[in-house]
Amino acid sequence: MARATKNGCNNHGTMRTGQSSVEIQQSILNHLHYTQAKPLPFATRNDWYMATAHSVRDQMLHNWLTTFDIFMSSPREKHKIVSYLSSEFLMGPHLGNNLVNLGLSESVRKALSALGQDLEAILAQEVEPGLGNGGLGRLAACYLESMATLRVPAVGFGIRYEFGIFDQEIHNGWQVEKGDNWLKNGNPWEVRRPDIAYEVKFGGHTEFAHDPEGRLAVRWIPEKVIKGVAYDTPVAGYRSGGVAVLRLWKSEAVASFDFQAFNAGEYYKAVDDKVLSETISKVLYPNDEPGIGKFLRLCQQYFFVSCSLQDMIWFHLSLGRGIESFSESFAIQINDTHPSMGIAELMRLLVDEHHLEWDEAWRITRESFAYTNHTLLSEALEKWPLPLMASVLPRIVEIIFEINRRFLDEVRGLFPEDDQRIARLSLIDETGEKYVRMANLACVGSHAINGVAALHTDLLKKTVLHDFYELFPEKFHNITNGVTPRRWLALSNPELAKLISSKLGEGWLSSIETALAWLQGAAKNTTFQQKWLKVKQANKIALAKVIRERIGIEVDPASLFDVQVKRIHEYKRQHLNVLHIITLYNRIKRDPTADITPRTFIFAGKAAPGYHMAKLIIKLITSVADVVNTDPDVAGRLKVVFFPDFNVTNSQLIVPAADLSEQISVAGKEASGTGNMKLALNGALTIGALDGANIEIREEVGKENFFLFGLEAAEAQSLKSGGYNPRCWYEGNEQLRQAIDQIDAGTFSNGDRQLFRPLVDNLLNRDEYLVLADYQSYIDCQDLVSAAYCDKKKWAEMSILNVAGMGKFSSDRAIREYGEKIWKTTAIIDPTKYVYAGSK
Ligand code: BZD
Repeated sequence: MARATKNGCNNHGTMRTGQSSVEIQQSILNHLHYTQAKPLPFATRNDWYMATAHSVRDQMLHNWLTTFDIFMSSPREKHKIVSYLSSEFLMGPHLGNNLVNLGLSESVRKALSALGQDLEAILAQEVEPGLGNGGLGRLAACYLESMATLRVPAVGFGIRYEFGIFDQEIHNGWQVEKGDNWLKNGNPWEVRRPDIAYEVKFGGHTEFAHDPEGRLAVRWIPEKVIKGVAYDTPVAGYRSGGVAVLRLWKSEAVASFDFQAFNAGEYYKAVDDKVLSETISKVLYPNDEPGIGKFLRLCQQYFFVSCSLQDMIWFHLSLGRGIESFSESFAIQINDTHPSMGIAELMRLLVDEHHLEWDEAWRITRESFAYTNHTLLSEALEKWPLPLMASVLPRIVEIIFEINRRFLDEVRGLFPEDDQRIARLSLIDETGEKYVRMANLACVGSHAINGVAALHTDLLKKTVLHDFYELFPEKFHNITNGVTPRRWLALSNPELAKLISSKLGEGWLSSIETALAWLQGAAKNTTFQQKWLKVKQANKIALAKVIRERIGIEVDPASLFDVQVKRIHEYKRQHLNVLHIITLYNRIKRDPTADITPRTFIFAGKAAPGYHMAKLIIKLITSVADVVNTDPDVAGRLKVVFFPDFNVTNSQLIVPAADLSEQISVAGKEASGTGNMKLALNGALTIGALDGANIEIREEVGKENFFLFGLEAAEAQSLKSGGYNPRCWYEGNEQLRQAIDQIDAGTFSNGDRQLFRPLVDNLLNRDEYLVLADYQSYIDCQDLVSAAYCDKKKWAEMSILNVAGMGKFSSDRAIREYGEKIWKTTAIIDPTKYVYAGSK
């Protein structure tokens, strides 16, 4: 392989991270030969992709091992690693991002072209690893990339699901789920590490026993033991030489075949055992599924935190440190409560296996863990049925009980007579069937708790985590989410990135937090505005082409692209958007000559397979599309598109083409949102309620550059507590009544009055998310949007100012804040050791 020199240094004694296009060409050919084992004439597109990916990976592994060497030789006090524990990592396709971050796009393009291959076609070959549902998993991916960029030593620990989030197809307007076999063509980015494997216990019982030193200790006699094997994927930082690692665990049988069982004639039992073991990492669970207590998901959670913690302890001890200083080696961030069993597992490892006293183990555990909350929906707070947990993880439940006993003793000391408070704070919900409350475990076992936007943190303190806030106010922090500008601008919108570079010079992608604001100076510049609009137009034309090819709908790139892309959920209110479309449609029907700003409504997003209302909302969107798109009175002025299979790849196509970003969740329900950030970063203007990070986006981009509508969180709350009656709002608003009546009467369902009945009933009788109350304010605001869009110059100015205001929402800023407020980490790699070679 082409490599700098044996010791990884070039002739100047500096580290080398770039390769010339000739070297890359050679490397690709080598991989085609030695890795893919393909003679040139038989090489498929996938072979070329694999060979290219392997060539790029070589460079990343080189940087990674170098990072590791420097880490090991740096002063000990700097030996702190961030362990980001997350049941989901929604990484998106790797190749394009790695090329951007390593500065190799042009040399690889040239190398491939010399080999008769086209980089775009090779990029399109990659099947993205869909190992996440949405915002939470994608946030974990942005944070890994930023940690690599900022050279914070970091490992993302998770599960190597064999099947990620389902692929979505639309059949007759309905969502149909298809299995996501993302590994079918091989995965060139991961390194399997059979030597890094840990055993995890399930089931059985516990007993007291003497350990080898004669101490009395609890022993967990499991019913079953499963092995987790590490698969590592390097994550390149942006032009920094830094590399983070994503370590995902695959479950396997401890012995691949039980020969004893085989010999005893129990061949099938042996096979069954293997199948069961491998089932744990088989499939990602969709969120928003009704019903709790899925046995396999519980196993998944424990499986991956146990492997991860065993791995951390192994590494810590192998640095020659004592177990009591574990929290100096690792800052463990748990991404929502899914990994919160790690708190009890670390206690188990420290007490049962490393023989520490409880108090010492508890100090270490609390110092190590920090918890990020991602939801304000109280029904979404995770809890596990106690009997289920006790049967699957008997020792973990004992430890949770002991944590709870000690914790509640303290609480009783502080609030002696307050039984209700004690019941609310307890890790065990005893109001009916017994449950283990994972958020309570996370709050008690962590030294820091954070929300993901200012409003969210504020509401956490006031509502869902109020009792914990009263108890531990010093633990609470806000860290507003961020997204990486490398994937969400440089990679997905290269022409806009180029235009920004023409103003700001190179290097702004490393210091976006301050650099973007300089665009303000160009916002009124007519030439710049024209170039800005031209880039947007080109992105819209590109998206229109894909929409035509994939969905068969012709859309007008000159129309306003109005985009709502995110999971389908009632609180996100895609149906409010639909009510606006119907309202515009009715205006046209009343007066076909009405002055309507042409719009293309683009929806995308998956609904949880068991969430019927969300699936019905998809059917409503596609049904309205069928009517509106073909009505001759509309004459193409309105088009409605449901773009199937929303994932990172499709998002990178849609986001750069958006004019308007729909962030219309009811105030007080969206924790933060990150799509709002990606869209604004690409020059879309936001129509939004004062929810999640929308509030901060509006502050940063300027109130005059943001379309605000709807109730505030406190107003929404008091409307509901005052006895909200949606029917009054329906009866008092003629346009709204007409729209809802049409849905009910079958106008969009070929006269079928049953189809949307559950949706209409829900809106008229419950309307938990205040769609009807916010309707008029939303329509009025949309009219302002339509008017504003007609003034292209003004629109361009507003769009530029939006991008200029987005510096705060870089994940680099968020990671710096985590480092300062929570992890107390510093970057460890000496940047002078690296020379960025870039593309040649
Ligand atoms: O997390 C989302 C929130 O809804 C967003 O407001 C926020 O911006 C992002 C990132 O902080 N939450 C999720 O995406 N949650 C899940 O995907 C999820 C997954 C499994 C189980 C429960 C929820």
